[in-house]
This record gives sequence, C-alpha cells and structure tokens, in this order.
Amino acid sequence: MRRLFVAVTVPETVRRHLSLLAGGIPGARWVAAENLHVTLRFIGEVDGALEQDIVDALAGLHQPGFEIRLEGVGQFGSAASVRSLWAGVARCPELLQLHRAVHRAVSLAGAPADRRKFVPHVTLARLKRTGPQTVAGWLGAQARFRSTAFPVTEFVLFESRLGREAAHYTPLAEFPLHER
Ligand code: 2AM
Repeated sequence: MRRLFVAVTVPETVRRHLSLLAGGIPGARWVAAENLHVTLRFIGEVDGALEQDIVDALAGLHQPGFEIRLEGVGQFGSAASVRSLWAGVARCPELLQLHRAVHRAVSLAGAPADRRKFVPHVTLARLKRTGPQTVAGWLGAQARFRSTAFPVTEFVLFESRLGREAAHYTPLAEFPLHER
C-alpha cells in the first residue's frame, strides 16, 4: 500500500520566496522548501492495482495549462487551536477546473473519498496546541504576501511517506497539461 496525493509543484524561485515567510512562531514545524506544493486531491492509502487505475485515469485527462500566483496567507484549525499556516492561491478558474477533473477521475477510478472543501493553498507550517493569539502577528505581517505568477504545465502524483519529523514526498508520475 502506498499513500498518494496529486499536486501542482511550485518553482524554485517561488519556493525561495515562500521560505522567507518561515519563522517567528514558537513550536511551528516549517515545511522544507522542496516539499512546498498545492494539493489537488489527497488520495490516501491504496494498493498497487488501484494505483495503476488511478495513473491510467490521470493519464486520460486532457486539461489546459495556465498561470497561477500565490497571494495572502491563512490558517486551518479550530477557533481554539491552529493546525496549519498556508499561503493562498489567487483566484484561478483554471485551477478549480483542474481540481474538479482530477477529483472526478481518481474518484471514478475507485480512490477513497475526499470530502474536504477545496481551498487551494501551499501549507507552510504545521502546529500543535497553538492558540490563535500566537499566530496573529505572523498572519498580520504576511497578509500582503504575493508571489510572481508562474506557469502550471503539469500535475504530479506523489507518494507521501510519513516520518517522525516530516513527511517525505516522492513523485511517481507527471502528467503534462496541454496548450490551449
Ligand atoms: P495540507 O498540506 O493542507 O495538510 C500530503 O499529505 C498532502 O495532502 C498535504 O498537502 C495535505 O494537505 C494533503 N491532504 C489533504 N487531505 C489530507 C488528509 N486527510 N490527510 C493528510 N493529508 C491530506
């Protein structure tokens, strides 16, 4: 069984820009620059046969390439406890369309359901038992974050192996997007 997800990667220049946001929050575990990505669909643990069906389904998609820009920051979690901090993605109908196509394809292939609402983001830090007052200063300081726009020319199927400190992501297959 492998734990899978589908994502869009972030170019080196933008990852470097994002890594400037890391710091200033006690107890935060900042995501390593090479692991920064926008998840399109979390799949979870699947066996080899289902993985092959998922690869085939993704290979059958014919979606256009487009540009995105990262913009703003936010948090996930409850009112009492912040679970993660992230950079947002500026409004992009083509990314939403790609998400829908990937979601539908892997669901039809038989992947486990993913009922999370799609909020496009790049997770920057994971937190434990952190109150909202601890991150308020960081959220305020980074509110105006805005990356350069960059082209999305492919999406990637990743394996995620969970380590004690951080997850390790390995690209398993790349799926090109097409010219309009
Ligand atoms: P996150 O960054 O917002 O936590 C690999 O784990 C990727 O899949 C992460 O980017 C993670 O999003 C995303 N993901 C979505 N749903 C998940 C889930 N139920 N468990 C773990 N990761 C999930």
